[in-house]
Amino acid sequence: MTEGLVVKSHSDFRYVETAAGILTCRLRGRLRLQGQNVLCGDKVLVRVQDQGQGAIEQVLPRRNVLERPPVANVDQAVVVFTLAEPPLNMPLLERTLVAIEREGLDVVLCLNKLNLVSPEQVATCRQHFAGTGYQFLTTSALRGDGLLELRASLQGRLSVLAGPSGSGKSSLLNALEGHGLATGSVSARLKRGRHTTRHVELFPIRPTGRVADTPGFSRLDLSGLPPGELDTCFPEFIPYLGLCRFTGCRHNSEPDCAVKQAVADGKLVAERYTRYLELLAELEEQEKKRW
Ligand SMILES: Nc1nc2c(ncn2[C@@H]2O[C@H](COP(=O)(O)OP(=O)(O)O)[C@@H](O)[C@H]2O)c(=O)[nH]1
Ligand SMILES: [Mg+2]
Ligand SMILES: [Zn+2]
Repeated sequence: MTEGLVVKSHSDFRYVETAAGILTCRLRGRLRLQGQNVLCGDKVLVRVQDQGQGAIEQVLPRRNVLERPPVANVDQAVVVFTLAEPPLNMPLLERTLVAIEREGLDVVLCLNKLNLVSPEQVATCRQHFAGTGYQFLTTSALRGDGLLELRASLQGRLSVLAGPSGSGKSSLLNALEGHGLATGSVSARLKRGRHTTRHVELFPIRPTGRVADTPGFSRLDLSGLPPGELDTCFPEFIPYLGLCRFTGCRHNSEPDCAVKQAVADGKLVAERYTRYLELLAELEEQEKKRW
């Protein structure tokens, strides 16, 4: 038996990278009966058979599982966004960040299409996220800026890409590795047909990085996230949590709130706090409906 990593999944087939090369494994028998799906990113034990074939005997314990794309053991999400073409939708971007925090993944911000914006615009955006501790990359897939830093950020980890359609996710992967992914306008892509999630693949980013080919976090409703846990999805709030007068403080109308005080003192970015309040109101509304 040998250990391997599932790097591609296509209907009933799983392609497992092992010391003996990539083995083609068909899902069958025991795993099927246990109702266990085998996902890209899974570490598995494989019985090696003839002619590059193998049989998956066991899926090793997972650290996490994403629903969409269906990938296991993801380390980080690289959020590719732009200030122009398309213009920045900050509420959507921050909703994406909360969804990623909720999954417990690391966040890398990647501001692409650097060739379309001024240094001042970039600096303002960087400042907005300065307190979060998120790595902030600036790239241009077209001009080649920042590709070394992006490659470095992907090493030794399994990443998913997130961010709006047209921000340049496929272009960046192509610029790094020439994967030949389809790029272009949304309408052009719809004509070519939708990407099917029955097929998922992990692309190698040399020397040791891997990226899921299917962008993640396309479903961004935060339903089921308890309103009281939203504050932990804003990493710059974390030093202040537990310092409020009331335990369970939602940092809204409560008196003696450490988060509100930090905003008033200019230690937290006011626009981030405002977004927190918007999302809190939405989650509290959903919570009410459930009762
Ligand atoms: N001006 C400019 N255009 C870019 C850059 N990167 C990608 N694009 C273009 O943006 C469009 C959408 O890119 P694509 O990679 O398909 O975006 P995706 O939907 O996020 O995968 C394409 O026409 C790309 O050529 C860049 O750095 N600068
Ligand atoms: Mg794409
Ligand atoms: Zn508070």
